[in-house]
Amino acid sequence: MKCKSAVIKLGGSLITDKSSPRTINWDSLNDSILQIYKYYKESNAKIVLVHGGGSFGHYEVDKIRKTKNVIDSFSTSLIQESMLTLALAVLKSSINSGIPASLHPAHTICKSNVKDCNYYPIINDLNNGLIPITYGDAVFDGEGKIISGDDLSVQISNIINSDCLIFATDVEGILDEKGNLIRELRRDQNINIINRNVFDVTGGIINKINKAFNSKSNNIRIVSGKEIYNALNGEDVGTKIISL
Ligand code: IP8
Repeated sequence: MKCKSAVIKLGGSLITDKSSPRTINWDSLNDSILQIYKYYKESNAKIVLVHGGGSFGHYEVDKIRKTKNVIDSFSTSLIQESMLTLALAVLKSSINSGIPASLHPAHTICKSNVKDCNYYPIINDLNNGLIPITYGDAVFDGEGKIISGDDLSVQISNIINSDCLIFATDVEGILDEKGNLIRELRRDQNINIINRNVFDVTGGIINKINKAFNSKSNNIRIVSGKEIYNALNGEDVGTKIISL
């Protein structure tokens, strides 16, 4: 089924070059955004866009954790700055393609975790026809904490009851140990998967799968960034996560 409402998470590995600090993968970002714009124009679907940290947030946190045990207030500020820089690139790409986007940094709406956020500004913009963008971020409540974009995506999908939750990545979906695409994944399924983990401070692919199981969306998929349009269009692409 075509998505009438969707939360789309653009993975950091898709929109940045994870091997190089603070580097945006503009080709991949622009291509992802264009697909979203095309679908939005055709369908008028309600879409919330979330993005990850890639070589911005994850790199920054990794650097801080090498020298400090806790994320202090100044370090929180550094992480926020790096994520806002990436978010502005996502916003710019969206606006350039014609998307009426609005930006909601998670540190301006969340206290300490995704269950403690004021999602009203996002919901309000969504209901008024905008495409709200939020992202994985750092918040400070006595100590710095990382809010993951995956957690935000799941939480928002449940709050707005989106029928789709699409995780767009730089691989075609979840791959088994032989590198073959797993088309469907159930909670009770025992599988060996490839777990690539290039400085991902929020836990990598295994964590992503476990988080995705907490969404109540009917259509939860982990797909290649090249398949975002097709996934929104209801095609059977990537790995479908069966959470029920
Ligand atoms: O890439 C993490 O968000 P994620 C954000 O969605 C930071 O896990 C600040 C590392």
